[in-house]
Amino acid sequence: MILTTLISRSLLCTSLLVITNIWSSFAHAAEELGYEIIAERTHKPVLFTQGLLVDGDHFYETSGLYNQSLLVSYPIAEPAGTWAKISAPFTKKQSIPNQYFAEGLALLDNKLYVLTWMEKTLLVYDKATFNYEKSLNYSGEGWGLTTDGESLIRSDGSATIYFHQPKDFSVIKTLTVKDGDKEITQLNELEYANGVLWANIWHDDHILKIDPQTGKVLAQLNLSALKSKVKLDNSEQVLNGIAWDPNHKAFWVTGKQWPKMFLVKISN
Ligand SMILES: [Ca+2]
Repeated sequence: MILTTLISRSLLCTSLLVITNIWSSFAHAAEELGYEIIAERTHKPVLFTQGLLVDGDHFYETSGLYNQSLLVSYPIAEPAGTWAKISAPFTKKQSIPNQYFAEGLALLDNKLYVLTWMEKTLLVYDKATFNYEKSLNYSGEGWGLTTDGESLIRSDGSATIYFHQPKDFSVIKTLTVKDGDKEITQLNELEYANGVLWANIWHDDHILKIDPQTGKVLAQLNLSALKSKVKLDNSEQVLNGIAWDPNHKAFWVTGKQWPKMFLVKISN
């Protein structure tokens, strides 16, 4: 009886410890932002979303995985009818060579810059034609990419953000992202909008609002409610993809192989 109680208590304590550790790894101290979903649309589930951005009336997106990575564009306005939405072709599509796992995507001066995960290679394409132009090399991993209009800004899965020269992709400076005293790792897709850096966290439902001068986490957006609006089949279908839509003054967000995209307006 006593032994059973001791074992039960031990199991309970272990369980509570595990729960506490899981909670502390996902809980962030920064203020939580309110938001409203003002629109939604389909997203092709074939897309293992890595980078997402809006330019004019189109989305530009990179899709990852070896032997199937893609760079695509498609209209923000969907064709009418459910069948047409799902089967509608991309406006432009470029297959990324099989040896590369495509990651983040940025658009600067009519060039599309595509990061690769472990291949230390930045691929550069012409925006108008999607023709391959050149490759640039870098050290470390490639996860997310965006631009402030001058630098290309990269994440690598750590808490470090790298600012690169577009012409040769050399590193200009780095930042460490911290929420209070805690470094936030697993930073993934990025979006620079209105002087602020926004970041997905891999396998986490929060998007962080980051000061691009200091790396300080200014606030967070908890999008866990979006998962109930999409049918997901596996644990790698995580929230990823942030694109500022200047016409709606809101962010399009989606996830890897998600069937939908959501236009999220931040309300405070
Ligand atoms: Ca983005």
